Amino acid sequence: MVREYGIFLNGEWTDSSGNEFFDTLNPATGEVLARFAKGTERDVDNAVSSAGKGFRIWKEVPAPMRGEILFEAALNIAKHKEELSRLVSAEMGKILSEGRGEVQEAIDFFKYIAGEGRRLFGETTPSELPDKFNMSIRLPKGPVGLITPWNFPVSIPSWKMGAALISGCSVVLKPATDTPLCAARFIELVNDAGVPPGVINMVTGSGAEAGTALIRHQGIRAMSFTGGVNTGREVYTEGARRLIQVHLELGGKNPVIVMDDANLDIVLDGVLFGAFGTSGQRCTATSRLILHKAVYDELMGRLVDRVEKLKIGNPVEDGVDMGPVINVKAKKGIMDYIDIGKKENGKIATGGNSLEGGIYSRGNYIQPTIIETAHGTRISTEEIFGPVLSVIRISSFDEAVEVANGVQYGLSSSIYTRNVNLAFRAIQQLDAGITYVNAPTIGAEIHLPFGGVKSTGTGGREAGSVAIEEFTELKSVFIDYSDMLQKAQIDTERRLKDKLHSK
Ligand code: UN1
Repeated sequence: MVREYGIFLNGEWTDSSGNEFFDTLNPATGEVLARFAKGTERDVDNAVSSAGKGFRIWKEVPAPMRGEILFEAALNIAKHKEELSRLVSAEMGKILSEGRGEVQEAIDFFKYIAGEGRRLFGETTPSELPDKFNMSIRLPKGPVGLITPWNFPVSIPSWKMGAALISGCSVVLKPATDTPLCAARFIELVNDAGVPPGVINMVTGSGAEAGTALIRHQGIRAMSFTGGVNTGREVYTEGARRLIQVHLELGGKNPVIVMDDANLDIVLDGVLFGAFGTSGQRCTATSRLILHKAVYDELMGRLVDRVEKLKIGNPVEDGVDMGPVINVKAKKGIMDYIDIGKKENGKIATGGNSLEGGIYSRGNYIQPTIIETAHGTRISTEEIFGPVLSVIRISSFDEAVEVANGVQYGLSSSIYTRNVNLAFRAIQQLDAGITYVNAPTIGAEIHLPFGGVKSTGTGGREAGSVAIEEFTELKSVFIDYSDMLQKAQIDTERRLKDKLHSK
């Protein structure tokens, strides 16, 4: 018998108002890990009302004290790191070292953002009038809605929740239906650190029902969403109707540019990790290799060789380099893209097939695939979210940048070169929220802003100190201690004269 989960509100698991459940599966084995409630509109309403109560308590807790609790939460997650990492691997399918990396990212972010409780900076600025004091302060937005994806089922909730909680907001989390168990364990660990009841709430279920009800709920004061571009557009539209701020972190088609002077040994390691780490299921995954013609044949030969040695299998087993993809539908979508690539005259350099039978018979496995194509094809411009790397040959730096920028997305990007001038030019010219030099497109550290340009997102950045901007409102404060009515703009000149001639 697997455990059945309801809705998390008022600090505990409660029954859903509906009677329907869904299973969460291990994508490597098909094993059922747990059952979760298909949250209803009523469940969302209950969770938001719990968040309303939680907010009234939490916003009164001094921010440094909120920070103490978040730091305690970081320690609690660290204490359970191995358990949670194994759960990430089992439910999401990334290999265990990456599962551990993801949980570490959540620990790092909670520790970092806990310190923000002693900053939450506003500004002080001089007044144009004498005996008057001006400043801005930050206030929490209120209860906020968080919708998170399955590919980072712990760390992405941690970015959103950590920033919201330190800001003084309460949250209703709607995690992806593929990975609710990771989210459930994560919120339990945070909650156990001493967060008051009602501050953290979670409703599982479909985006169409639970997600939509959350965005539409009048009690929700801001929305933060990470996921696909089509759903992002829906979330934005719903948010626009309610005039609330919506933060979106959507797709990517992240390029690695390899110039003719690059150190090919590190390119190989970097591209393998960037393209096939997490089975290519990262928003930041390297999905385009923009390769200078002078090193094209040598690098392709060595790359194919290395890819063919990758061990694909159950991600919790030692020695496995790449696990499955998340579900049957994703597998089909990725295979369809490989077909599209072939029809567009792409040449499969390696891979191109799903893996069936034997150890693969109960999971969703695809060979790591490299396809040589031309810029502008669908396979080289649309997000695939799987272990598929498109390779495009270029002859110059300018051409490389043009190709790199010639897609609708702009999350991560990278250049391998030993020429410092080109590296700096790439930093200036690549349309992306993140640029790496001599490193792959994945592996951002949590203390710098994370997010992208163009269709990748809107509403600012996650992570880093700016993460709080999503969840706080600025209030400007003017304090007049002159004991008279002073009118800005109108009295300013007269008051200046008074001051200058008063002595
Ligand atoms: C994502 O793919 O949605 O930079 C997040 C990275 C990770 C986070 C990725 N730290 O690859």
